[in-house]
Amino acid sequence: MTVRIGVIGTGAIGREHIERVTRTVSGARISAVADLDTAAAEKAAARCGARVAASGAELIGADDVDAVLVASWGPTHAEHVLAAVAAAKPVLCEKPLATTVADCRRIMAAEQRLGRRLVQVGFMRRYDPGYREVKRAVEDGRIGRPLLMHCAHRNRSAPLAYTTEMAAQDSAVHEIDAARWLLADEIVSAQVVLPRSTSRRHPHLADPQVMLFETAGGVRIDVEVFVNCQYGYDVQCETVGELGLIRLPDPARPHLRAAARAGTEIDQGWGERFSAAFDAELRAWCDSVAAGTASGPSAWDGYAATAVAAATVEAQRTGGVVPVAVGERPALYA
Ligand code: NAD
Ligand code: ISE
Repeated sequence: MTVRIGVIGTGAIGREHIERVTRTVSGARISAVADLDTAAAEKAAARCGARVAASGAELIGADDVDAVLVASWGPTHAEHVLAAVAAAKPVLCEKPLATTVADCRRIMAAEQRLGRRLVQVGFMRRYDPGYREVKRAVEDGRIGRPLLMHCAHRNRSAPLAYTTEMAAQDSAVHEIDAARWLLADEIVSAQVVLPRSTSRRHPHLADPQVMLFETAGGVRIDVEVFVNCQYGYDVQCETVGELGLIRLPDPARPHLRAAARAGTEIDQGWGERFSAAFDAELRAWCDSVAAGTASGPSAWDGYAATAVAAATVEAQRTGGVVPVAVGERPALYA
């Protein structure tokens, strides 16, 4: 069976996903695309032989769409995901699942009424080979009981539209999910410390930021988010345990010795750095749609990450330690 995918949002990541499904994922094709920007939708459709749907709602309800990929702006995710669940169609939603905790709860309630999982959230780091190796080492006890985690999330530069809040909601949300997943633990508090800002930023933005999280089990996590670091796209993660530590490897790149220097190149964007992760994520999602069994990060994971990001935004405003209480995990997400 070929899975027919409808994509909502043909911007930066929507186009990457369309390209991937079309060129590297077997057993799936893009049948329809929708975007508020009709010209962008038409261009994307022409590249993959899909039709242009009149709207996200029309695409979700259409007979030529078996599964939905949501790659539109964050605040529109909840509406599309809820419509996909109402139509009983599997949906891969880019992060965040929704921009409010209330919308995440609505999505979980809809899935629970249906009695089965349809939603996967685009936390692609869970498919990155390096992160997966770290997860195996933490699980098999090689570093002993985890105590600390040190992370950095650096982007070369951030556009004018990028806000101080987005450092939590858009960027650190990846570390929030990765930490929950690696440690199999929930985050219970958030705090933000602001050093002086780089002069290489738009004036409204606090950059860099240091975010501090604590898990229910007592692990402390620090995350440096620095979205105008200038030198490249750099994601670091080190987990310290009672017996040792494990650090995310840098992407494998040839070692170059020239012009009196030795070293390796650094990736410049998320598409490059997490290319293998996106490939694996999309293959796994398409396979799960074909098999009729949901896998990967769930609506619960999307909800927990949004709840922690919301507390982090409050911590930016107050300067205090803000508690997070995600509550009991419903049986559907056990
Ligand atoms: P973008 O602005 O480049 O593209 C978004 C597109 O969605 C635009 O073309 C816009 O016209 C369209 N759109 C917005 N609302 C719509 C609606 N209601 N119906 C149809 N089309 C709509 O943004 P982007 O960088 O591609 O980001 C999109 C999403 O992907 C965001 O949620 C972002 O957080 C996420 N993202 C994830 C990663 C990752 O590393 N996993 C990287 C980049 C972006
Ligand atoms: C963007 O939306 C992403 O998800 C990228 O992975 C992240 O590095 C960037 O900071 C976000 O804005």
